[in-house]
Amino acid sequence: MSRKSVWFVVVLLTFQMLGCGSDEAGAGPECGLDERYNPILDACEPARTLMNNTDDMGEDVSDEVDMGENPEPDMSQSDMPEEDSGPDLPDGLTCLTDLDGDGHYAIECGGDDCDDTNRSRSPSATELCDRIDNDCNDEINDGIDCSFYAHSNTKLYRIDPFKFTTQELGSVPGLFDIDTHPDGTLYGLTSSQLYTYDPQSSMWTAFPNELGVNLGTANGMAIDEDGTAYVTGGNTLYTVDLTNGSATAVGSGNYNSSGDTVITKQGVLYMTSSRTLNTDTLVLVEGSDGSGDLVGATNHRGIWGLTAAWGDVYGLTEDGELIAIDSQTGASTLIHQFGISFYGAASTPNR
Ligand SMILES: [Ca+2]
Ligand SMILES: [Ca+2]
Ligand SMILES: [Ca+2]
Ligand SMILES: [Ca+2]
Repeated sequence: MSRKSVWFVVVLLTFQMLGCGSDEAGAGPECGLDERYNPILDACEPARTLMNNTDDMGEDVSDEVDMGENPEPDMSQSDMPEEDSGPDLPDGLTCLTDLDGDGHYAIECGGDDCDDTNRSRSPSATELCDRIDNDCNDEINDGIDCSFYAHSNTKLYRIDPFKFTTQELGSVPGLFDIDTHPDGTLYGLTSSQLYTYDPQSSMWTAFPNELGVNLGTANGMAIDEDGTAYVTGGNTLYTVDLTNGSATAVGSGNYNSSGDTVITKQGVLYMTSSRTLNTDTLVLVEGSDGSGDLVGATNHRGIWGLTAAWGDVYGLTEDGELIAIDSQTGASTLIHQFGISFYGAASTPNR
């Protein structure tokens, strides 16, 4: 072949190669809009086969695939954000949870708040007379006296309405009822005489004079915040002056004193009445004239002791029961059976 012929062949091959490259897609059959020509198969195939991870030439095309507006994130290890480990925790704590905001972390986190739903319970809280362990030391009402005076026909006791303990203190001189002055002095009454109690000697001391009015069948006594004693007997209300031990009849009401009267922390005078039902009813008494308004049935009988203690009203029955009384409705709930036939009870000094 001459040099001219050789040059011609080279030019021709070059032209065909360039031409074939640009015309390759068109070298096969006519393909539809959603198809493309596969030169290996020499046939049209659906364009979506690009979704496979290989292209026409068997190469990986994963990065070429258009995944739309929400492509799957590449979670390869090198692209993972570093995990936020949070603030450093003090020794012994696994979390910093203080739901009740009392400054103590929950015990579930390794903290010292035994109740993270109650601000009145934490190691910083003061132990109070109630049914819970306020200071989180696993003891209820530890270190404080949560008892009130009560008596039978012969003996004086201190009764704890939370732990249900009793302490026998000594005898009583035939008293029909007792109550505590706001200054802490315990007074007792018979139908003719006023007494005070000395806790040091466990002795009762009678006032030098008699009451001046025979209280007859009186059976209830309550002392208000000013130091005036209210006494209920039958359908009559009396007062007793604690400075001189003299009694005065105030008036009568539509009731029959069942066994006690009480003055609440709010200064309201109540009594239990046995006038109409087999069980006692709670009656609100007007201290100025002795009239009474029915509050509601207690569904307990023989409530001969009433006490206002730590904000609640309790009843003690001749059958030895301790009951909690709702002063709004009169409804009462049995809390404990002490097995003592109670005659009377005294409120705590701060009611
Ligand atoms: Ca807390
Ligand atoms: Ca708490
Ligand atoms: Ca405690
Ligand atoms: Ca407590």
